[in-house]
Amino acid sequence: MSEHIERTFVALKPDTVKRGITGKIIDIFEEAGFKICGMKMVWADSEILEEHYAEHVDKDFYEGLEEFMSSGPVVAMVLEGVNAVENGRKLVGSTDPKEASPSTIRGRFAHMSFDHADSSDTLHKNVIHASAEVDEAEREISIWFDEDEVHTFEQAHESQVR
Ligand code: 3AN
Repeated sequence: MSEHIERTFVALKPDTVKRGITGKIIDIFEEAGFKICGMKMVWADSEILEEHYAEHVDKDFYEGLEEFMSSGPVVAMVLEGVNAVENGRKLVGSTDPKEASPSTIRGRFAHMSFDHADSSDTLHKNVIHASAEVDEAEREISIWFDEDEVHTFEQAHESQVR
């Protein structure tokens, strides 16, 4: 396998599941040619969230982040493709939907802002998570998926997109 083929971890957050827009977002990744190697619905508890967000656990916003991320199930996915981590983040857009380009998933499906979340009772709902670095992707995949839940197979159109 080429060194450029990577796997990334993506989670469609509880706001996305509750709004019923998971299919629209999965479509965007499939249209771009990403391969879904793993996918499941998980209602995350504090144990998995503290592991996933280890770098944020001590921050002021963590309590709200955990409350939001455990407010309903997420759709957890492992996506494979050429530089899947970098390309995945490009499709997802900036962390703060207000700053995200309207052509990205966060810009298209949300308009929340950190300032608004921080100055009101609203949680910072930003639709989707995607790993930021290759080593982070490996760590996150191992947190959310068992090895036998991630599959290796060939897509019909693979020779045209890779
Ligand atoms: P990303 O998910 O784009 O990698 P991170 O890792 O900086 O972004 O942040 C993780 C999550 O924490 C984000 N999804 C965001 O909703 C939340 N978050 C980050 N900073 C703040 C903040 N200042 N106020 C509220 N929530 C925040």
